[in-house]
Amino acid sequence: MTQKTALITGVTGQDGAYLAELLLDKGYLVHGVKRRSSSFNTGRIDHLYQDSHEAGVRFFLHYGDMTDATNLIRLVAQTRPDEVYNLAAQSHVQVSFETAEYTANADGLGPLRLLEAIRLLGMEKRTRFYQASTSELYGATPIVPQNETTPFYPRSPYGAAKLYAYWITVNYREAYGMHASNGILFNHESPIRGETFVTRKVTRAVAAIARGKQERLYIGNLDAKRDWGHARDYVEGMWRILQQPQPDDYVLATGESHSVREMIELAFAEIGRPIEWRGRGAEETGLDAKTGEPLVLIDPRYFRPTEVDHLLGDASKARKKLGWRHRIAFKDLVREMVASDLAALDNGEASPHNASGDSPANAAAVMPKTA
Ligand code: NDP
Ligand code: GDR
Repeated sequence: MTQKTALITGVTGQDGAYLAELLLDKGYLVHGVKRRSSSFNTGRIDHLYQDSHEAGVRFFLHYGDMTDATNLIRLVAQTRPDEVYNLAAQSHVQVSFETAEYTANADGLGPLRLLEAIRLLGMEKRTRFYQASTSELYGATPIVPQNETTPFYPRSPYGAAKLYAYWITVNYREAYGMHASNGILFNHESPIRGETFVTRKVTRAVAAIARGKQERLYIGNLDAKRDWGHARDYVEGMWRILQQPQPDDYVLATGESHSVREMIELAFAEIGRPIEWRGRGAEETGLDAKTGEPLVLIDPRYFRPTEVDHLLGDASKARKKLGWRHRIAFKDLVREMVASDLAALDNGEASPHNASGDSPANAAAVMPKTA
């Protein structure tokens, strides 16, 4: 079998790191696109780094950006990938309300630039394309659960940008016969999840509270429900989507949803501090059930201008056609994340915490509301 070459945008992110690991394990040659940053941003993939002076190197990093068309054309021309996984995006929903135009550029036009690069180079018949689509496309749909035929109703600049990306992927498939597919992935988390997404924010805070480094957690909407899986399972699904003879769109989800409130309860239970809720709305407080100490407080700055209330995915198509299903249960995911954040603190590896449970710099930026 000839060796396959993959190009991954967003390789420094959560999914990029797991996917690079998976493809390297499968024998691929992997090219990853990273952004220039004034500080190190390769922490999630440093363990995959191979010294280019050694023989048999299969993992390469290139500078790039989804807003730079010439850069993307050059990267596709140089690497001539069999498979492109477009994972790069400004992926934070709340941040997209503050950086709406940039989010549209990177998340909406970015995929178009990449598809055009493949086409302009005459590679549309040999290069397969995966677009990281999202359950945020469903947004305010009243239909539960959501599958591939559920109408979209995005509720944020992020969701609207990803809607364009979804349809341009479908269009390039239909117009040019490209093997271009959307994975409509519901939330997936892991110990390397970005620190300002709610699950990781909670598990980092819980670990810091357990070790006496933080007093309480400030949080937004407790009642939002999400279908949370483990990123390791989901990157396997991305790969399976591109191995199909025909391109198509697939939902990947667990089929189980939980509220932010339940997720917080589970995480605190991991450190033996069960939570009891008191009050309502913005006054609601999560108390330590044993001591009455307030551990969880609401900060309305984390409320979103328009919220997505309930996401629950139906992945029966992926189960049937891809033979994919999630393996890691929600409870085990939360347990793994709390354990990992505790270990990071104990080993002195954790980034600093403060009272709000954000990194100090992010909390400063929060004065509006980001995290
Ligand atoms: P992350 O935020 O962890 O990673 C995003 C990646 O994109 C990072 O490598 C980031 O670089 C890179 N990036 C951001 N902007 C640009 C840009 N302008 N040009 C090039 N690279 C850029 O996201 P996830 O790994 O969680 O998600 C991967 C993809 O899947 C995203 O597109 C996301 O929107 C989508 N998705 C995620 C879901 C989830 O639950 N995780 C669910 C459904 C879809 P840097 O490290 O420098 O910031
Ligand atoms: P989401 O993930 O918006 O679903 O997007 P996030 O973890 O940010 O929010 C989930 C829900 O939790 C509520 N929430 C809070 N969220 C954050 N970040 N911080 C808080 O303090 C907080 N309090 C309550 C939110 O309001 C929301 O309802 C993620 C991203 O990975 C997207 O890129 C991806 O497309 C979707 O998942 C599927």
